[in-house]
Amino acid sequence: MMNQRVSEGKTSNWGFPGFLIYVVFSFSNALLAGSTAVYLPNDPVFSQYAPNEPHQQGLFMLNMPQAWAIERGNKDVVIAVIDWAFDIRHPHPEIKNKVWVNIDEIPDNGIDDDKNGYIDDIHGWDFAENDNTLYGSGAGHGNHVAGIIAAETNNNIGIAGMAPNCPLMLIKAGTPGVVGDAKTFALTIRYAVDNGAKIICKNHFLWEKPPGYSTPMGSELKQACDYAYKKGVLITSVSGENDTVFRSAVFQTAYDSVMGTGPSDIFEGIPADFAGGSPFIEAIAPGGERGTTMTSKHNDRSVYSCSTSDKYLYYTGGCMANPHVTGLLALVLSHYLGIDVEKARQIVRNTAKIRRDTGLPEYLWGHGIIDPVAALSLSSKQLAAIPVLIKPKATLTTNKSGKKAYRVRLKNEGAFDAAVKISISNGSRRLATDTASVRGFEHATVLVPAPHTTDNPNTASVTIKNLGIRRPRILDDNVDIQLHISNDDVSVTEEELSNWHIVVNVHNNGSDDAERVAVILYQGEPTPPNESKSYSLPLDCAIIRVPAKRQAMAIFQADSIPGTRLRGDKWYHQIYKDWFKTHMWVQIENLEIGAQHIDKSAAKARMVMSIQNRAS
Ligand SMILES: [Ca+2]
Ligand SMILES: [Ca+2]
Ligand SMILES: [Ca+2]
Ligand SMILES: [Ca+2]
Repeated sequence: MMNQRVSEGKTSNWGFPGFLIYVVFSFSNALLAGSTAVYLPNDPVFSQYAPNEPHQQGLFMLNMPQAWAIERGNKDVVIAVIDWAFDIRHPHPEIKNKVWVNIDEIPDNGIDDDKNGYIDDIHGWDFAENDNTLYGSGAGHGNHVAGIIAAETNNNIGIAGMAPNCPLMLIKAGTPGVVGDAKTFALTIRYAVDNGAKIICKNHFLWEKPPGYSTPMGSELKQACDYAYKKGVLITSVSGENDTVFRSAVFQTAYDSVMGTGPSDIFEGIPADFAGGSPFIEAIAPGGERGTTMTSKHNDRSVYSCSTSDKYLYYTGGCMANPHVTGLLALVLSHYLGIDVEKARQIVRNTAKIRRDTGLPEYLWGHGIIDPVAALSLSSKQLAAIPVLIKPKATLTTNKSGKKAYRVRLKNEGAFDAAVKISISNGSRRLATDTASVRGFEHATVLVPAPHTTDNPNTASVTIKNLGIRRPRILDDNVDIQLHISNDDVSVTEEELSNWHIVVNVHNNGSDDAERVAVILYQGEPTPPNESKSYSLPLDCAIIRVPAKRQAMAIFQADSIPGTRLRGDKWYHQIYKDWFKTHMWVQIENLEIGAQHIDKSAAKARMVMSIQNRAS
């Protein structure tokens, strides 16, 4: 209870001398009150506060002392960290005892004893240099991420970690400034899965930056993410860290098999000022800063964690937020024995909260800031796989298109997103049926089309059939989705001088609906054939549904695309018409898990457009 005041009290008076007293006072009261157990580790950075000293405010904001009293992790829940590099040469005291050990491998004998394809991989593997040494440029970043997840806790040294008892499998994937390819990252993911990791913390920065990068939507990477999910392993990754909305979101967090996360500040749990946001963020966690910019000096508004050797430092970023979520997932998996990673993910996102109305858009929040205490305090009823829905009632209404519909309000009292079938009847007469989904713990209002509008809705009864947990759709291998676009399907329409749209028609000739198709606009050709001069840059992305044997449109407002702002001037229009023709490419990608990757030739088209005036 008192702990809550720590997270609520910071807005009025946040002077550090006062903070010292306040925290000590708060926890003393919490302990005395006995109403809420807390676990206060002895790590000095965590437990001792002083003006201008480093601290782990983000963990207090998350009420981790209460969460740790409930769960500190299970050593069977192995967490893989895929990062630039790690420093375990001069073992960091916070990490050296936390590193996963491949017990089937005999060290330094030059033999691949466990026959997993990697010789002497005792603590993980270096996929950048193809050896078993994990040190390299960027090791401070890797150690920082690893420390946030599971620094050795209650060892009287330094910091505390989110999931103190969980081991860390360290996988080196690259070098700062060198953009890795999708194939390498696919291998890192497969290594983590095949060697026993349950959760993979994989930040996307390594391939974020064009030019000259291999497409992140490439089939190998996506297949590896889906492989992990099907094997019961969840990947967490930051989505839209500090970039235009959607631009970095189209990367792996757009896959259903990957949990997308975003950064918050460390004081209030509201979206960080550098957050770009994306529709794929499921929850946010401390990444640092609010009221300053990403480019400012890393300071005590940032996240404090391990560096190389036995050092520590502050970093700010989505890469710091994501490992907090990874750590919580590990605690949830440890606490509720027998649940799968999808349930753990639903628990984490459905217990996340929007703490106060900031006016900030939902794409910065996802479901909100993670709430470890709530995530670890669910009752068996709330954990029931079949959600409980309160008695629904139907009222007749007119929907936006002027058609009659039954309005049905549902509440999901379970922790998991539910898929339900709604049936509305009058006596033995069935009036309407529909399916819907309701997020865990939330209300939903569903409009069911009403073909028989003469019936009095007050006498109608509503029954709800649970269809189970709404999961990412896992498709059969023989699913028939055939997507394609061609040059003729891409056009620019002009409503008025300053309002242009780029319209892409996507066809599905298959027999199954494509539920989520990413239509990505590029500047330049996607994945150019290693020409140093040419490069591609993803500009915008739309996610659409394309039913079987039908087509669907993705519409982009040209004015919103960076660098192509139109100015209501014919001269500009002529320039941009030509610019679009010569520079714009479109690629489509089916985001469904298990779906076949789209053949490149069928999935991209150059912008050869006709200008249509929609207004006329
Ligand atoms: Ca081996
Ligand atoms: Ca060996
Ligand atoms: Ca190496
Ligand atoms: Ca420590």
